[in-house]
Amino acid sequence: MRIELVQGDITTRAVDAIVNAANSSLLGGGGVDGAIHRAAGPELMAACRELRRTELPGGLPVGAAVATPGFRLPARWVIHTVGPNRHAGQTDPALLASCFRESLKLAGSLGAGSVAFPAVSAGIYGWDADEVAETAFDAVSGFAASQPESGIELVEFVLFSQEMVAVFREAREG
Ligand code: AR6
Repeated sequence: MRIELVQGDITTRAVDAIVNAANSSLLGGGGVDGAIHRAAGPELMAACRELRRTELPGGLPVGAAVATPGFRLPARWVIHTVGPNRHAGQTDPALLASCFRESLKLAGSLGAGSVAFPAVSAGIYGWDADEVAETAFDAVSGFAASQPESGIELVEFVLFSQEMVAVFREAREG
């Protein structure tokens, strides 16, 4: 599995699945969540409402993942995950690692060969960028080692700023 760092807007990535840093309601928000909903079109909100009506009446738990189509996005799928919110006292890195792992598991089960992640929890949810980067690399490398047959060949971290790319590069180099 290749892991690449990309600076830019995740909504433009032509990968099989992009991951959304959502909240438990799945009903939209700011940050990357808002950008993904704008780019995917109103069908995405309708799909999220349907998930809430059917399999997730209580919302999506922190650290879990669920998929919808990508609708107007270049990506075929959106995998929604909920990062821990540091401002709400959710400081356990295992919850953040779970977001990456569960998203990859789901991507593999959908047959996705390429997956793009944003820096989950590093924005509105208040985690330090370097902790997010380290957790992300550990979780993705751990998944690759434990699931060599997942079919996922490419994982991109798509980061909004050059500063965030530098933080991830440093985490990769250890
Ligand atoms: N492409 C790539 N990265 C982006 C983009 C984009 N288009 N837009 C923002 N980022 P955040 P969180 C970066 O706040 O911390 C929402 O309201 C951003 O610069 O989007 O997990 C949800 O509904 C930052 O580095 O997600 C939740 O309520 C990273 O993506 C809450 O925010 C994550 O920032 C989730 O907060």
